[in-house]
Amino acid sequence: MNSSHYLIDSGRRNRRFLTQTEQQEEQESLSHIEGDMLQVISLEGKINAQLEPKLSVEDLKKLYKTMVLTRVLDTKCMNMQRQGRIGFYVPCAGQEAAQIGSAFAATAEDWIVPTYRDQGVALIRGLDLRKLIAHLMGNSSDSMMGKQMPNHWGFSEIHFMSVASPIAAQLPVATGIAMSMKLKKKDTIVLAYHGDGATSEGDFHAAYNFAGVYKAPVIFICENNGWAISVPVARQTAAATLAIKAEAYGFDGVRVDGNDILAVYKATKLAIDRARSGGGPTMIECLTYRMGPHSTSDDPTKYRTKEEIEFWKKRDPIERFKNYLELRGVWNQDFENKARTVVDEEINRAIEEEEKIPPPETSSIFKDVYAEEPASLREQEKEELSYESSSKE
Ligand SMILES: Cc1ncc(C[n+]2csc(CCOP(=O)(O)OP(=O)(O)O)c2C)c(N)n1
Ligand SMILES: [Mg+2]
Repeated sequence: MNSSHYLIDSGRRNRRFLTQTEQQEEQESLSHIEGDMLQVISLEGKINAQLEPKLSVEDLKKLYKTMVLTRVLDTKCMNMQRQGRIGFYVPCAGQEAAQIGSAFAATAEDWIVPTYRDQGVALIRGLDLRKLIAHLMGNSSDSMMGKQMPNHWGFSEIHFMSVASPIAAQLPVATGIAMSMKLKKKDTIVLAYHGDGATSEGDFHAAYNFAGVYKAPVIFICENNGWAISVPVARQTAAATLAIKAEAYGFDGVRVDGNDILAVYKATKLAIDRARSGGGPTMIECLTYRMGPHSTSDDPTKYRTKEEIEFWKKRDPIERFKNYLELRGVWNQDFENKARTVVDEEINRAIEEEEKIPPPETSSIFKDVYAEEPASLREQEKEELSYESSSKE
């Protein structure tokens, strides 16, 4: 299989999400759905009016601005790493629609269990930019106090769990949170993010199995970006799609054009409504693409072709949404210029402010590790403090 074209692989059409009326309407507009993906905006820019979510102009603008903010921030962070101003970075360019469209369907009370690549999710939930940058710098404003790997953030103020590095390790946790919400009869749900590579991990299967058996209110957002570092999806699985894996656990898996923000939003909203009303989990496979390297320590030219990059450049999620907004009379060049100016200023100001913040005190390495500090650690802390004061003399 040519990995750059997996987007249009044949598979089963996922229509079970639609109401009966929508199913009938959809039958009349099949030409708008490419392959077996849910699509609202076709590659040619045609709109599927039956599936189009009814969002306000204000919401549409917010989605677009957040996509731009995420992309511009991403480029700046890559540059800052190359300039030695931050140590390491995991970029998300290309995946903005999958991240922002899905997270926008959740409420502030719902919980997000993210991966290291989900900056867009945090930003659409209103994260203060400075918190994100502080973390990348590992300064004393970082909620992790420089103790975590970069991109392994956590922001309780936006209900955004801290990131686990072992692939798929977050998924049983996500199912567990959702099970507890159900037991406590809460009205909240969990959005759990993972990549294509994660579907080969044991934790993926354990999490999906428990979610299915206990009808946990969890929605798995699989960002199928075609690659797990240098391993293409074709080498990850012999299954026709990743979405069909959900069926083995007794719940629906839906394939969505992950570069079509409105399709991602629509699918996630339906899944959330279902989970909230006791209908259990759903997996949403978002077909998208990682436009940049896996991380600042990776060189994708070693394993990807120029043709593949070009193929996906033409499917840039920001361009796709911009074309839609223009058709709807929401976008024009003036709006674009203003949005970019605001975004640039916001990011530059946040970086400038965070670069003034000093690194954490050495003694902070002893904090927030145990609920009750064990004697051995107290001993080490005392030793470190006396070393610090003697070296100052
Ligand atoms: C259990 C485990 N194995 C290997 C790794 C090394 N590793 C880090 S990221 C990654 C790729 C994951 O790919 P995918 O799930 O598709 O997510 P993506 O990076 O594409 O967003 C791997 C193999 C790891 N972190 N954990
Ligand atoms: Mg991947």
